[in-house]
Amino acid sequence: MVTLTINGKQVQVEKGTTIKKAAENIGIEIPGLCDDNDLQPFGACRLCVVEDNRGNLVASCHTPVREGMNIKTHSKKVIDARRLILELLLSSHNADCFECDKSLHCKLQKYAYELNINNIRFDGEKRDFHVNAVGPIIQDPNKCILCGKCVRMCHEVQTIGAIDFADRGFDAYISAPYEKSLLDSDCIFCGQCVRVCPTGALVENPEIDKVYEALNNPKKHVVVQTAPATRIALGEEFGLKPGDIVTGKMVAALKQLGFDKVFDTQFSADLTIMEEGTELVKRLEKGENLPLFTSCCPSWILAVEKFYPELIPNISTARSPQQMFGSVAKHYYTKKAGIAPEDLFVVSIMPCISKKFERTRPEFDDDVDAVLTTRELSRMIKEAGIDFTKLEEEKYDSPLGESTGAATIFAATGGVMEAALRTAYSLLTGEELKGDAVEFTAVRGLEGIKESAIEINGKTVKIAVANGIGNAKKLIEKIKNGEAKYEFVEVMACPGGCACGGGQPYTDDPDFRQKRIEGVYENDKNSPKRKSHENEEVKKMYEEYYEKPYSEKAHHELHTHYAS
Ligand code: HC0
Ligand code: SF4
Repeated sequence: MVTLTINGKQVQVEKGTTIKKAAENIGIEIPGLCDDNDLQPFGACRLCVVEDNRGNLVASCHTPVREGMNIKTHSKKVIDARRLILELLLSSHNADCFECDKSLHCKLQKYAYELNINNIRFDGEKRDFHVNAVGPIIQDPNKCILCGKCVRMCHEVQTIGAIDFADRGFDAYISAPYEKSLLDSDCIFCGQCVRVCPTGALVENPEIDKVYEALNNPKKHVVVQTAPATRIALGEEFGLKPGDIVTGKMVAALKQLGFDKVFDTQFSADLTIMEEGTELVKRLEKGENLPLFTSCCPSWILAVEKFYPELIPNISTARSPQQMFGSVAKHYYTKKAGIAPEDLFVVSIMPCISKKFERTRPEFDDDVDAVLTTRELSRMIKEAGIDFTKLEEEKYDSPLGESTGAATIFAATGGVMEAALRTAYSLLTGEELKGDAVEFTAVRGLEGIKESAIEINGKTVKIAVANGIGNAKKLIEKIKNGEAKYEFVEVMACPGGCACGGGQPYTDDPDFRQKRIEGVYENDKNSPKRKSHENEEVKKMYEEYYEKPYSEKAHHELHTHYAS
């Protein structure tokens, strides 16, 4: 342990702790624009400077504590330096805060307020870069402060390396190679760069106006589906904690916003399990194209197409729940409700930016018309003046609104695997898992790679779960080197899974992943049904329309193929 003094108070911390973390341990927040718990210290912005024994200013985010240090975190010298740094940043910043998507969530704005910046002494040259608004992510280099968080997230955590610093000095900017659009780069649209960007330099491409247009068109029958992860995070936009479950209030808000029907992606998540579970059983029987990889994360699919095309035959052909919903709405629902398919408008609420890309893939015939992130939904609710926390809970509409706890856990890393195992067990043994036996705890939690084996019918099925593309790449290398062999593998591109996706509310809570995931499992535990094959509306749809899982019709409308 190391003993030091911070603002006159003696503190003991482990060797190697940074000064910033040591200060946080005693409840002192030091500002910083370039640091993040997921990333290695970088020391780019210098806003975190503190004064040491000798009166020197040191960057606290990457300076480790030393025995006997005497640190002042908010001396006059420190405050003056922080104000100067911030004023210099602001002097060249395109501060069109009224039109900025990150307004009220922007760290630059927050610190300008907290550091009492009421006069910017320097009239700097403004940057004048092209704003790239093609595709699901908008890049506005004019708002970039070159903190490098997006670059490091893309390189260090996701190990994709789609973007990097370009040029030097005042002309420096962040870009895909050769100034290509992200659509033409290695980007997989996981949106983790957007999640960590402290300003409005990276944001999702909004689709709110398109949704309003449909809602105001009397000819359109507008239905909405809500992804599993939205219900444990939307509340954060209204002062609730990460992981607080707001399903009924979200449904009530969507009804007030004027959607004709409020349906649930969890309905189609249960359907996905029926299809993918059956596919797993068939592949296990034949011993073909194993391991089977899950297919619901569009960023994972892009990563396979770009970096591991040889694995395409191993990817489940089941469409993602978002796209299964779109197809079911267009084919089954329109017939049942007597609506012309061209009059139907399908909106998804997703925790994910990549789902905006997925809906535009040619394989999916424009089944989904617009994708809003959880954040975009919160803005519509705020715009409509709805007092979210006071809403009376309401229920999803029928017939695409029922779901089970198995669908709920899709939102957490390991959840798709666990949901599939609950049904595969029943398919393979003809027996049911009872009570808490449905819980496969080995695949739960935030560890990057989770491995386990389960016995079904005397056979051992080896499984693995990776969250974060960096971890997925490690797992694939192990498989390719012959170091590991599995039958079934789940990959989600975002660390923590969709609960922590790039479209979820911005948060400074260091434990947001854990808290949201706890909400997911609590929701499952409280569900009266916890296995996808118990979903009555899904069963009825098979009886009325698809016949059985993996039928020809199901193949046509619920599965797909990816080209290499
Ligand atoms: Fe997910 Fe999904 S679980 S990818 O994370 O499978 O976005 O929440 O909607 O489609 O259901 C995201 C979340 C979904 C899909 C589902 C899957
Ligand atoms: Fe989207 Fe979920 Fe994949 Fe993240 S893990 S990219 S939120 S589908």
